[in-house]
Amino acid sequence: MLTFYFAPGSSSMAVHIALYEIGMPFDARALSFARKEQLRPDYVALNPEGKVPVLIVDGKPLSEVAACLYYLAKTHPEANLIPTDLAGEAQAISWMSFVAATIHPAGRVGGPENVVKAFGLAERKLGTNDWALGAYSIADIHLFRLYWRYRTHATRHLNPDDYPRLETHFNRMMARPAVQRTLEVETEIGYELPW
Ligand SMILES: N[C@@H](CCC(=O)N[C@@H](CS)C(=O)NCC(=O)O)C(=O)O
Repeated sequence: MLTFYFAPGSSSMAVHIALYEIGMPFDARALSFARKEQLRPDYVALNPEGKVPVLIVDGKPLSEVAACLYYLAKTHPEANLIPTDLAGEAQAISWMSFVAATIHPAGRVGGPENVVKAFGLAERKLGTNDWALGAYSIADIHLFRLYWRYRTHATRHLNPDDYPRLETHFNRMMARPAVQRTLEVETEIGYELPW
């Protein structure tokens, strides 16, 4: 069984959603950011960066949202979370790289204006597609987690009116049982991010 280290509402939420999408049992280990459990020696031994998520795969820690999502999608093809052709798979990696490298650090790197700019890019990239790659995939899960955070919980909320396509995408994601289950479980534990 996979072991999954996470902190509610953080980046690991994307992996949590994917775990429910594939429907396999997993051993969930919640870390408290308030108690700085991500810096515990036993956790830093798994991820020297002291960040979530980590999945234990074949006895080895796997970090980074994109890598965890990719692993889950590829090991569970029946869940249809990634295209089966190479070009489609590359598009999934392209989207997830954009989310991890441009959207996730936007606030830290350039402040609130940069967050607005990054989501403006995401809005344009999404275009009129229902889903980032045309069909539902791990790229949507990754994108959703960041939009969810800035739309719903960040101290300086985004204005949903500025992002009609991301808003429609958000509503589509919110209708998925895996998203609802993740929100239910993580809300129950409690959010401890510096919103
Ligand atoms: N590039 C990493 C980023 C992971 C990350 O930044 N995780 C944050 C939560 S969103 C974290 O664990 N922070 C703990 C800390 O900074 O102490 C990924 O995509 O997984």
